[in-house]
Amino acid sequence: PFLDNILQHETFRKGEVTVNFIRDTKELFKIRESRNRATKLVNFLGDVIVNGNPDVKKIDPTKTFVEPVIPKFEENGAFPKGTKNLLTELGPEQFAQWLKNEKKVHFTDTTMRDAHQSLLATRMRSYDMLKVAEGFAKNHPEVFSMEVWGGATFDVCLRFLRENPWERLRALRKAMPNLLLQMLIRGSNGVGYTAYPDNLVGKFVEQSWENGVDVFRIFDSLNWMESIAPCIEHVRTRTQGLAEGSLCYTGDILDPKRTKYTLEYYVQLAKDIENAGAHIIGIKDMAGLLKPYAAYELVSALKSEINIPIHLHTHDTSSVQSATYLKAIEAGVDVVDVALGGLSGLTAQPNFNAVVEMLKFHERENVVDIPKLNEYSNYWEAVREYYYVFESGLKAGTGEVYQHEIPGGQYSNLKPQAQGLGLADRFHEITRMYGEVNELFGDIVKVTPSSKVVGDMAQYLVSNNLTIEDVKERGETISFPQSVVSLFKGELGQPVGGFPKALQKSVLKDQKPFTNRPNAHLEPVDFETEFKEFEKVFKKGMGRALDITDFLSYKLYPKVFTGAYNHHLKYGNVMNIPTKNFFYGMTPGEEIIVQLDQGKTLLVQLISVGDPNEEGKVTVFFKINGQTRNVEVQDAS
Ligand code: 3PY
Ligand code: ZN
Repeated sequence: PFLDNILQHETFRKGEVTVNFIRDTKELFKIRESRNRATKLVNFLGDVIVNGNPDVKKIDPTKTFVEPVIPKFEENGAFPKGTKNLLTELGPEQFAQWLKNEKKVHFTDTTMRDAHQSLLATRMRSYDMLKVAEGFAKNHPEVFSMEVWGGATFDVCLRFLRENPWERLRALRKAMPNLLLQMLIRGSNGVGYTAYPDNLVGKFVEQSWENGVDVFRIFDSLNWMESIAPCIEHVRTRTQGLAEGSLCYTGDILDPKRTKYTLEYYVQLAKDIENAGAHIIGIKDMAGLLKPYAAYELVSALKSEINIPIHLHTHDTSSVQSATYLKAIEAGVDVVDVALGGLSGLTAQPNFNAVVEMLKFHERENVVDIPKLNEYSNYWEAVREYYYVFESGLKAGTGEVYQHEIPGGQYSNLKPQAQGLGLADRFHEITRMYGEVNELFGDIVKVTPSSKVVGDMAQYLVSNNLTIEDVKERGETISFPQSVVSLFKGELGQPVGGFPKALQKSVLKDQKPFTNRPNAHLEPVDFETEFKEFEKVFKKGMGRALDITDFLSYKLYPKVFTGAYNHHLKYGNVMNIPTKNFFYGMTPGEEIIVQLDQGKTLLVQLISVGDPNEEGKVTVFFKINGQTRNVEVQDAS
């Protein structure tokens, strides 16, 4: 093929070749590059065919799939004007005013972030999102925002899906230029599980905006203003986006016996967030504990006490959260979070399609093309099947959530974690223990990362057959999980009302806790010097120059980034492989189309899979664009 390239090149055919023709004519090498890519692709597919995807633990051999139907849209038509256009026109302050003055209720669609984070262990691939992103933006320009980034998706993209999260963001931005794109950011913890230096979080916010994020939902896992406020400031100073400062809702404001997280507490926190410069207040009900009448009280109070719009987020773990939305809408909430039907309900958000129906003919109705919306729901219903191995198994809503208070996103992860520890049959013991650990810790706000600490502790106690009494009586003899030590040391900030002193002493033993911001103990990042070192280590690159976003991924998740980088060197970019084949390989005779980076497509057919030879190597035969190609794969079984 390389020779063909030379022979067919115009300069060569015209006989104008000079001595440096080959060196200077870059196109000649293109074919080699794409041959290389094709080789990496079949290496990946061969590996999954022979050994399975390492992320998939157990396959159902009888499982069949139906092809998801992509709803029709105007491929050549312009994008109708949406909220992103309005933000560009008005700027963040005036945009917030506009939102506040809207009579109709608005919707954030969480399908591409929280819904799959909470139902499918965050495994949704960009491939399935990008198939419908443009069409959705064209068919549904009335949507307030698309939550597509942040939270756990950043980590999971790199760690398990081997995708570049920034590439996902840029691709979605391009596909939905008219709608606001939204992300979830954990204050000083960024999209990680611990505090990062302030200038690193600042740079991360700036680059998130540069690459496509408009709405930053900012929270802190202990509702600590000292983590929320600096992040609001980053958004205000480094972007033209919207800072949605959020309060995490826990407890029950209607229960007179629960005196820690009261209505007054939340109103004060909302005022603090507004004073810190937020454009919108988010109510982040991560576990779905905000009951309908409590929502009415809370939203009414906030409406009268603060001047910025209110955005409500919940999880439908109990199955009554559409009622919460109804009461919140009656009380004047400005935006609610919903997920498309096929990926809604239970630990995810309430059903978008059904909530729209609920409000039909209501004075705050937001008119949405329901038949079209239903087509998207059907699309996701079919796509969801590809992810069946990541389903949590929760089949019905559970009222127990009011006792254990486990966030939706964590609930769907806790089961596989329990299975991993050999505690599958003691799952309900773990959820009960989770509630008890929360009491022991002094009733803290539980959301990533503080929720992970409570989960770690609950699993630790159950797996070691320890009780809360044991901890209270002989805590100084127990060696606590590392995340528990870190929490009590103050590495995630300070909880409302402080730590229970006696327990803190048993956990920390001789270590001294700090009471100021954990960031105060962290060195700022020297971007210039460190980026140069980074470039040296990862010098093989990714078929392109490394940039600041790669560096940020590395700084947030050094090991995970390194793993993704090595995967990329071996297998190339796997983002465009169809999901079914990414997780489950191919069957003989099956033919798929894979788009390579630069817009080139490959037609890949699996011809046959040989038997292992004496060294355990299996030969897998493919046809790529009609040409036979085989790869040898080491059988790991
Ligand atoms: C996250 O931090 O990822 C969450 O979704 C918390 O609810
Ligand atoms: Zn959530």
